[in-house]
Amino acid sequence: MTHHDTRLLAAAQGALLGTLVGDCLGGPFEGAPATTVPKAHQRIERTLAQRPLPYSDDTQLAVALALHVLENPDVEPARFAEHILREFEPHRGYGAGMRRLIEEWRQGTPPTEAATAVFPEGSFGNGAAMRVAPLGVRWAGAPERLEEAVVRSAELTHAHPVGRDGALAQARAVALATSRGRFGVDELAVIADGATTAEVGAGVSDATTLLLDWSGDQTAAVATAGRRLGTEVVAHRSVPTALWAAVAGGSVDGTLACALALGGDTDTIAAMAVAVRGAADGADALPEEWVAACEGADRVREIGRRIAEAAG
Ligand code: R7I
Ligand code: MG
Repeated sequence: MTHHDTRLLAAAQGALLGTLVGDCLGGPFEGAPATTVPKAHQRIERTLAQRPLPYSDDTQLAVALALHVLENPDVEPARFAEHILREFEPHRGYGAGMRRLIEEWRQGTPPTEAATAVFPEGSFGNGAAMRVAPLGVRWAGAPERLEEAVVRSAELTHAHPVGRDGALAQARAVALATSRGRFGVDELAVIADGATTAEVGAGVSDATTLLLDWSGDQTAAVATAGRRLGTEVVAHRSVPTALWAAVAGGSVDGTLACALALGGDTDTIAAMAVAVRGAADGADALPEEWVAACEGADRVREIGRRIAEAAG
């Protein structure tokens, strides 16, 4: 394998297993109040003892998107809906809007029409962003194709400009982490510049400001970030937060601890943050004990390999 191929494989498996690990380890604390970073590390240890850790809709949808992208690299919304239905299991903790949308598809509403059947302008939940890592890797070397594919993937379920823009920001983060092998404030600046909505653009800019103004300890920084950037299930109040955690954490370990300490939508913020950190640092940076504790790790690792092969 060339150096390029090795790097791509590490980034692809890092991004996909990062999604899985963040989802599985963050899941037990969804809705929890904010806490300190040392307590978050203790939570991680306690959670690992409860293995095997089930994944949720975050991973299920990332797998559905990855399998779709392997067949349709530029994303075909109606076919992507079929992939989602094939993977769908109702007990995975899907968002309320997503559950109703899937019901619409099942009753025969064409997927392209159903997108605005639940929320009139489409959903601005973080669902299109949390699943987008496979696209970020697949099109890491082609920003324009990435943007087109992400928009098509998002409009199926998150047609609202903010839902779409959150997915774009997260996808660009994974793409930059993959192609540059790093993720820091320089990459955040690129993402803030590329935002197409004021909500997501302001969130990512605020995340950058918080990182540049950093003073005091990590726990204080986490508390401030949670308040300012948000920890809710809506895209503009969780994607910037996850990108902040991916930088503030400094490592896979630190990023997961920051994401859990933030509280709120911990599984999804952790899934997004660790996907970015995993793409930058590579799959080997994910503690093997964490990966082995997660349901479906072998399947996700293999799907990561196939995405890397397709991207190479
Ligand atoms: O975005 P989505 O897939 O949810 C993802 C989250 C993650 O945390 C998962 O772990 C899972 O727990 O859910 O699902 P949606 O239902 O599309 O959006 C999530 C929520 O955002 C909705 O249930 C609404 O509460 C809110 N929301 C909106 N509220 C009002 N108007 C999203 N869009 C709108 C809107 O247009
Ligand atoms: Mg969640």
